Amino acid sequence: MTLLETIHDPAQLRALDYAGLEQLAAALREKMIRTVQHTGGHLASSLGAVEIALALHRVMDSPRDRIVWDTGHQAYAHKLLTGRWDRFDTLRQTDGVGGFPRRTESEHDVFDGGHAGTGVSIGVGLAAARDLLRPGDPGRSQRIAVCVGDAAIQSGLTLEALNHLGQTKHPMLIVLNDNEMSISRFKRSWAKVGFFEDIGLTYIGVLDGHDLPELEKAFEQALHLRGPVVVHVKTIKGKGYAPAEADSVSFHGASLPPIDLGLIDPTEEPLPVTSGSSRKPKTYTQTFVEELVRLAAQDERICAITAGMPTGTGLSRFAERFPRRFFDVGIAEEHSLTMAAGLALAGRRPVVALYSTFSQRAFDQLVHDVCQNDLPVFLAIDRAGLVGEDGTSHQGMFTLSAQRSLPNLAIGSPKDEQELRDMVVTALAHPGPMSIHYPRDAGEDLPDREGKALQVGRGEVLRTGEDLLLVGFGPIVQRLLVVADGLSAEDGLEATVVNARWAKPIDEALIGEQAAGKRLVVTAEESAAMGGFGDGVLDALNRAGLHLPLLKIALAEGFVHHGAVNELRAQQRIDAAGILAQIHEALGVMRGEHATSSGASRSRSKISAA
Ligand SMILES: Cc1ncc(C[n+]2csc(CCOP(=O)(O)OP(=O)(O)O)c2C)c(N)n1
Repeated sequence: MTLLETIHDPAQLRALDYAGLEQLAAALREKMIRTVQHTGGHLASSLGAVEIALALHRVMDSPRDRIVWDTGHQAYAHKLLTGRWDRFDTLRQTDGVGGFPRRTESEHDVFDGGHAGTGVSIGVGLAAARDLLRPGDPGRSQRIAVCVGDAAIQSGLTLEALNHLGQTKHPMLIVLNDNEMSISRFKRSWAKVGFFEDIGLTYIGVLDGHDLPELEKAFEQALHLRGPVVVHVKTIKGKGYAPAEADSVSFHGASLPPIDLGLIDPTEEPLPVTSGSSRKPKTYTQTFVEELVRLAAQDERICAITAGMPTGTGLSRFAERFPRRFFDVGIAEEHSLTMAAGLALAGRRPVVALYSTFSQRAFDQLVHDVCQNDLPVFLAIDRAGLVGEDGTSHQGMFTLSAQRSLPNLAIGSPKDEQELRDMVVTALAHPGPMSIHYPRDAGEDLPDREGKALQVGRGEVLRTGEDLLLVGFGPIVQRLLVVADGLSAEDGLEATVVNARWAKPIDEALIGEQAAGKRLVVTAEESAAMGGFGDGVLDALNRAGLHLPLLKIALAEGFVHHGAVNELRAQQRIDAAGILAQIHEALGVMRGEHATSSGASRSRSKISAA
C-alpha cells in the first residue's frame, strides 16, 4: 500500500513529517499524470497546486474550515487527499469523479465551480455569514481560504469581490497562485503588492509555492490575523512533469485519451495513441478561424477579441496574422463585448469568440451595450451544445434560449462547416448584431471552399417527404437526415428535412409551407428545450394557424453531467437513435397506444399542439 492509499481524511496529513509529505506530493503527481493520460484533464494547473493543497489541508481543518478553489480546475490534489484516490481513475468519465469540485462528491468540496473568478466572492459570502453568527457560536472560529490563479484574480468579478472585501475586512486567506500563466501566457497588469494594500488587504509574499514549510508558516500567520490577507505564491505550472513544465499551454487541459505521457518508468509499454497518423477532419473552430483570417486579409476593419481563450477559440491564428487587430482581454467576458461595442461605434467590424458557457457572464453586455445600440458585433459562440468531460459548468446549453429574446440580434447555426464559412461571411456583412453558434465537434470533412453570403432568416429544404416535417437548428440537422432514412426504411414514413439555419429570425414562411398537411412536426436542437428553437417554431406555427402536433427534441431540463459527448447524446436521446425512438413514441401516443415505457410517457409530455 502506498502512502497516498492510506489517506482517507485530510486530518491524517498533520501526522506526517516533511519527508513523508514530499513522498506524498510525488505520489499525488504520479497519480494525476497516470490518470489524465487516460481521461484527459487540467493536468498542468493541478500539478502546480500540489503543495498549496497539502499546506491548506494541514493548516486548516476541512470540512469545518472551508477551502474554496477558484475555477476548480487545479483541485486534483485536493480531491485525492479527501478520500477520492480510489475512484480517481474515473475522472471526467460518465458517473465518475468530476473535473471540478462537486458538493455531491465530498463534504470537502465547498462549491460547484468551473467558471473562473467566482472564488473570492464565494469566500466573502461564507465569511460574511460566519461573522453574522452570534458571539460565542463555535461557528465563528471557522477559517476560510480561497486559492485563486493569477489570471482569474484579474477577472471583473474577482476585482469587485476584492474591492468589497477591502471595505468589509472579513478575516479570510486568499492564496494567489501565480504561475504567470492563464491558459496561455499573459501580462499581469495590477496584481502587485501595492494594489492589495491600497484596497485594504494585507499582503504577504512573494513565497515559493512549492516550499511546503514556508507555505504552512505563511498560511498560519495569515489565518491568525484579524482581517483579509493575500498570500502571494509563485508556482510552476506543470510542476514535476517536464513536458508540462515546458509546454503548460498544451497541458492546461490535456487533450483527450489515450495520450502517451511516457513518463515515470521508461520501460513501461507506451499507450496506444489513437490519433496516430490518421487525418482528423477539421473542427468547426478551425474552419471559423480560417474563414475569418481570409476575410480579415481583405477588410482592415475586422478585429478579433478573445477573453483569455486564444487557443481554444482558434483566434491565436488570427493573432499571428493580424497582431494589431487582435485583443486578448483576459478572463473578462463582460469587457470583451462592451469593448466590441466601442469598436463597432468607431466603424470597425469586431468579432468576439466566446465559449457558449462563458458568454453567459456577458449577458447584460449583449443586451444593453450591443443589442440596444444595434451594433454590428459578430458574436462567435463556440462550444455550443454538449462539450462532454468538463461537465455541468461547461455545457453550452443555455445561451440559445437566453439570446432568443433579444431585440436586433440575429442567431444562426450551420449544419456543417461549409455553412459556417457562409455564416462568417454573412455575420461580417450584417448591419446589426449577429450570434453564430457552432459546436466543439469536428465537421463533416467537406472540402474547403470560400464562404458566401446567406440571406438572414432563410432556411433550406434538404429532403422532401409527405408524412413528417423534421426541422433542425445547427449540426443536429445531420442526425435528422439519418433519422429520415430510418423512418423511411423502418416505418415507410417519408419526412421532409429542413435546415433552419436561423433561430432568429425563424423562416416562418418556409416552415409553415412545409408543415402544412404533415402528421407530426419535429424540431431538433442541442440546447435547453425551454425557450429554445423548438419554442420558436411552435410560435411560428401558431401564428400561421397551423394546429399540428409538435415534438421538441432538445436537452431535458436540468444540468448535464460530465461524460463523453456521444454517451451524453445517447443519454439525452438526441443522437440519431434516440431521436428516432422519440418519434416512434410520439407517433404511438398519437395513435392512442398505451404508454408502456417511461420513454413513451416522457414523449407524450413533449408533444405540444401548435
Ligand atoms: C468565465 C470563464 N472564462 C474562461 C474560462 C476558461 N479558463 C479555465 S482556467 C483558465 C485560466 C486560469 O488561469 P489561472 O487563474 O491563472 O489559473 P492556472 O490554470 O494558471 O493555475 C481559463 C481562461 C473559465 N473557466 N471561466
